[in-house]
Amino acid sequence: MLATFALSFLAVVSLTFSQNIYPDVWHAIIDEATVGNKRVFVTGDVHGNLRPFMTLMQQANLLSPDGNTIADDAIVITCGDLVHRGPQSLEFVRLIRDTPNLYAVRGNNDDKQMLLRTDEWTKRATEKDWAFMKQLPYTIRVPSYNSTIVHAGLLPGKRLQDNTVFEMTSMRNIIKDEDCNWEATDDTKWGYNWAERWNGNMHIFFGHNARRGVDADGNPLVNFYGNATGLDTNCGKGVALSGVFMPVTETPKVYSTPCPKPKKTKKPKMFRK
Ligand SMILES: [Mn+2]
Repeated sequence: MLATFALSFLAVVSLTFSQNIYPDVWHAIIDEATVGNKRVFVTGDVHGNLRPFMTLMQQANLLSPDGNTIADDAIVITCGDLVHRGPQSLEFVRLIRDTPNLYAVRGNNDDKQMLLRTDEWTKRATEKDWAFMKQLPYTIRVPSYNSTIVHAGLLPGKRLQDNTVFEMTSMRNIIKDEDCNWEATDDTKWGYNWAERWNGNMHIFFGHNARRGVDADGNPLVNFYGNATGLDTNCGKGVALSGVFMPVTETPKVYSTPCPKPKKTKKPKMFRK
């Protein structure tokens, strides 16, 4: 496990020096003028499942009259891991690129594919596609709803702009270090679920946590915490894609649509677990 981590870390570091994947704007804002009276909807990790995404949009009445794009009176934000596993990763990235009212933050799998380009779709991606992916922000703030969308999470007690790439794209739990400060881990065996300890005044919408997004019977489970909402219901591995409207109320309505089981893809050895 440590060796695996060290190897993947080395690979990421060496590639980072040869390839800059970082956006000009890490923390984007959809301002109050842009939101206006529009409905704002947030979805979990799509992982290249374009069809379930469109079905979810239809279910939540978010499609334009011709059914091809997002309705003018809506804003949809998807919380990262746009690609990898599903059959239409590139098509989903292009849909986001070409739809002004469809936004996305980046996830660990988006970063990984930008660096390693091991998926089949990466062979078809053009410079224009890579340029678009490179500019995906790590967070999107929506002041109208005092909310922030991030792929994995934000470290409790830390200022938004001080969060590291690992914290924003890969954290699941937090543990106290020797100085009693929170430290992020992507493991769920130790420490606490960061979202349960989140004490910020912004509501956080996040994904990346499929292990907690499926109940004991295998059904999708959107997690509502004190001031955070976990939306990853494991669409990537054939459970469901879920989403909610802002703001999260006392009795939130969850929209969910089933996702197909992915075909087995060849993983580079260093990421096999
Ligand atoms: Mn993820």
